[in-house]
Amino acid sequence: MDIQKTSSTRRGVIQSYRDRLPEIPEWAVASLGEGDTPLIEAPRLSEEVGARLFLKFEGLNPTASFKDRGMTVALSRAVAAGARACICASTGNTAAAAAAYAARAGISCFVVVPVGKIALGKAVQVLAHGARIVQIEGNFDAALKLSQEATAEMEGVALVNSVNPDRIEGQKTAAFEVCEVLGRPPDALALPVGNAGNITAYWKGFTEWRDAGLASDAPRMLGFQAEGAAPLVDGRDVAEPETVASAIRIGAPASKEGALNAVRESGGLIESVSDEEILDAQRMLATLEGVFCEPASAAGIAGLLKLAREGRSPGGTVVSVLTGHGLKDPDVILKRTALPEPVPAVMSSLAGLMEEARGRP
Ligand code: AN7
Repeated sequence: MDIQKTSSTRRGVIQSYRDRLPEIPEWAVASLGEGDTPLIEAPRLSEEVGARLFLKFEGLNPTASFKDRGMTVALSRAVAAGARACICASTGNTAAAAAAYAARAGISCFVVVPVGKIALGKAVQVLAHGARIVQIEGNFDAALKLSQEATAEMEGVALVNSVNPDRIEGQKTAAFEVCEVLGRPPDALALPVGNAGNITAYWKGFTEWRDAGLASDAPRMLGFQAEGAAPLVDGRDVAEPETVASAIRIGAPASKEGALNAVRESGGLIESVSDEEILDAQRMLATLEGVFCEPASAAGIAGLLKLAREGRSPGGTVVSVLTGHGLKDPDVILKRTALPEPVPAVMSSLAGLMEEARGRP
C-alpha cells in the first residue's frame, strides 16, 4: 500500500527536500503534507521590535506544531528499519505529532509525559490518535531518561525524540523554506528553546543552505528560554523547571551542545524572558497581528521586544518562529479572560454592550 499520497499541493517535507534528507524508500514514507507553512509579515510588531519582522507560523502544520517536520522523517525511517512501535518523552507537542505520524505509518505509539503538565489540546490529540499515554510522577527530563532506557532494552521500538538525528533532519527544512520565500536568509532568527532540538535544526538548515552556495551568509540565532526553565542561560541544569509555557518546561536540554554551537557560530545569543513577557507577547501577536500561537511560541517575540526595550534590537529582517498553535492550550486564555454573562436577545442589550465596548481595542 502506498501510504504517502496526499492530494494537497503541500507535498510534505520528504517529497519537497528529498535530496537534502537521509535516504527513505518510497514505500515507507509517512506524510500528512506537513511544512510549507506561511511566512507572515508583521507590520505592527515590526515597529515595536525595530526590525522588519516575519512570523513563520508553524502552528499551521497538520498537528499544529513544528514537530511534524521531524516526525515525518523519523517515523518513515523507523518503518523502513522495521520498527513495530515508537516511544517519546514529551511536554505535549512531540507526543501529539508522534501519535499522528505513528497512526499514519501504521505502528503503535507510546508517549511518556509529566503528569498534569501538558496542555489540554495536546493530550486530546494523543488520545484521539489512539496512542498509549504514560503519565509519570516526574518532569520531562525524567520522562526522556525513561524513554531512552526503554529503547535501549527493547527490540523494534524507535525513540522519536530529537536525540534521534532524523528529527533534526526533518526540522531543518523550515530554514530552507524561510530562505526560499525571502529569497535570502534573514539577518536574525528568533525562537523559543526547550530541549534545544529546533535551534540546532534551524542552524543546520541555514549552514547547509549557505554551504551549498545558495546564500553567502546565515542568520544570527536568537534563542529564548523561560526564566524558570533557563538552563542554557544559567549555565547549569534546572532540577525543577517551572513556567506557564509548558512546552518549554525543560531543565536539562538534550541538544544543549547544538544550541550553544549555533549561538557561538552565528554570533547570536540565548537569553531568558519572564512568564509575564511571554503572555504579553502572545496577546500582542493575537490582537495586533491576528496570529494565535501557544505561550512557548511567543517566547521569540517576547525576546525581541525585550532586546528592543534595551536598545539591542537586531534590526534588518528578522524571522520569529511561532512553533505551535494557540488552540493547543485553551486554559491559558481562559485563565486571563472569560466568556461574559448572557444577555436578553433584544437590540437594547446588544446596543448597550457595543456602546460600552466603544473606544476599547
Ligand atoms: C510549541 O513536545 O520538547 O527546543 O516534548 O512544543 O526543540 O525542544 C516541545 C518543545 C518550542 C521547544 N515551542 O523546542 C515536546 C517538546 C513549542 C514546543 C519548543 C517546543 P525544542
